[in-house]
Amino acid sequence: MKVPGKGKVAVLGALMLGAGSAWGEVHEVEVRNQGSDGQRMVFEPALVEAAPGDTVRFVFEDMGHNAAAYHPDNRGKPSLVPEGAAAWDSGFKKPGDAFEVTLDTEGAHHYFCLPHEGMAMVGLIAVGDAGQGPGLDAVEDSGIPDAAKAKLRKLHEELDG
Ligand SMILES: [Cu+2]
Repeated sequence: MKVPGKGKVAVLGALMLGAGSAWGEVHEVEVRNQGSDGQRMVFEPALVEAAPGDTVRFVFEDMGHNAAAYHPDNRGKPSLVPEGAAAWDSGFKKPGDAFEVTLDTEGAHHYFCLPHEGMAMVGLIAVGDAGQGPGLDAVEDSGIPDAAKAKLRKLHEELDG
């Protein structure tokens, strides 16, 4: 007996696998000179909880910021992203511009704004099980500015709480 449409189903399945990342959820993060709580130089929200294959969309509201993964390929920064995660960097954007990054690697992805890292302009994207690391110990042991450490400590507490 002929099975109608079997080939089509297989092709559709392959397309769905290939397009998986494009079909994930999109989490928006605003990049601002001032946050809603009055804090200067912020990613808002600074903590995003995502699933593997989800996209984070950075929307630049003000001038003079970027968003970049804590990865050795980004200006020799310490590695504060999961093993095998890519070194993404938005570059500096104009107000109204956006940058999207899709994260497939499970774990804690920490990122920073180059000019304002020392002002605690950092963020955390927890993809799936953030316990996959790198954890707060890696942040504390890294050479990043104290203000950035303090902010990331707060975000880990928020994540665990
Ligand atoms: Cu900035």
